[in-house]
Amino acid sequence: MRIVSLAGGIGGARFLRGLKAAAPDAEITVIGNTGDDITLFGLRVCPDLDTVMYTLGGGINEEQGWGREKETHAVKEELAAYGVEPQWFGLGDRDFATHIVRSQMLEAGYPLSQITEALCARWQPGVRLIPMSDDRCETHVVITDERGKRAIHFQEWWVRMRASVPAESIALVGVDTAKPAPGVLEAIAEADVVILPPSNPVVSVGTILQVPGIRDAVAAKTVVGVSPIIGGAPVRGMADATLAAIGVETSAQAVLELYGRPLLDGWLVAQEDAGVALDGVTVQARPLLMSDPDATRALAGAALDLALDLA
Ligand code: GDP
Ligand code: FO1
Ligand code: CA
Ligand code: CA
Repeated sequence: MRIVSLAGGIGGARFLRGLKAAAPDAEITVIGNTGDDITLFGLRVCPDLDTVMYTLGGGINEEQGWGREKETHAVKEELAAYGVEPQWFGLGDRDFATHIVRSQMLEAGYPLSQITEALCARWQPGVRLIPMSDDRCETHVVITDERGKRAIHFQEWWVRMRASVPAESIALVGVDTAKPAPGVLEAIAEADVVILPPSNPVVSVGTILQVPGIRDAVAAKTVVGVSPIIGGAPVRGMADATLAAIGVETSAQAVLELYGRPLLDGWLVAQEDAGVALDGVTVQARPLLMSDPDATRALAGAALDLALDLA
């Protein structure tokens, strides 16, 4: 069986761990969000790709959900001692090595997809991880604060400001001319089903779907999504702030309508959101909290079972 999944960082990675457990013999291709990527200190950082790679490869900081386990921060402290900015983004020493390898290979002319494959040769995530595009496209956020109206990098809004200033709009800079990375459209075309994990519907799944060609390729398949919203609130993080930026309510119903038809065939919601409905989409209520490995596997299994039923 071939499964394709479009994943952001923490929610996506945890769900994928469950999907691997639920379907140990499946060939899983993960199309990763690169809209969060940022260049810091001359190094290219790909938070969502790394979160998936470390989580599935056994190197993630489990409590935090991103970054490496057993991490130290000597380089960060030394950079701060030089007064080098930004100091609001926490790169650990072990994590730095990943960004050094990636940046060196980019400088040598390798595309991000080949670099990701090379990094995964070490981590053995047990899935094929492909960035959505080899072309640089970055999420920027328009805000108005004491410095006036301006666009800032998504990470500055998310990490430095903790999304405390409302996003007036969110733009994926460079997407118009971006192409899906090699293998992306092929993997989707060959998939039996496509699963959308409970990733951020705006800046993770929504970003991947904006790459020209990906949405149409996905919509042509049987697609089941898992709601990242339970009872009117994100399970974790600040997804409500990204939904507000595009004028969408924070509810399982509104995210269902945002993805809509013809993209979705099935939608999993929490028990308290039973009643959510959209013409042409099969909605099922299931326990949606990825609280432990068993619950996560059961959730991923439910999404897969529904997709196979509808395929
Ligand atoms: P990020 O890139 O690190 O922000 O991670 P993702 O985009 O992959 O996922 C973030 C989303 O995962 C958030 O909107 C959360 O609401 C959602 N999420 C986190 N944990 C859970 C969970 O246990 N269950 C469900 N249904 N959603 C979750
Ligand atoms: N998230 C934070 O909230 N603070 C950080 O300092 C931070 C550093 C960081 C470094 C590497 C990495 O791969 C991820 C990192 N994240 C950090 C998480 C990440 O930036 C965000 O959660 C996602 O990009 C938002 O989806
Ligand atoms: Ca992300
Ligand atoms: Ca379809």
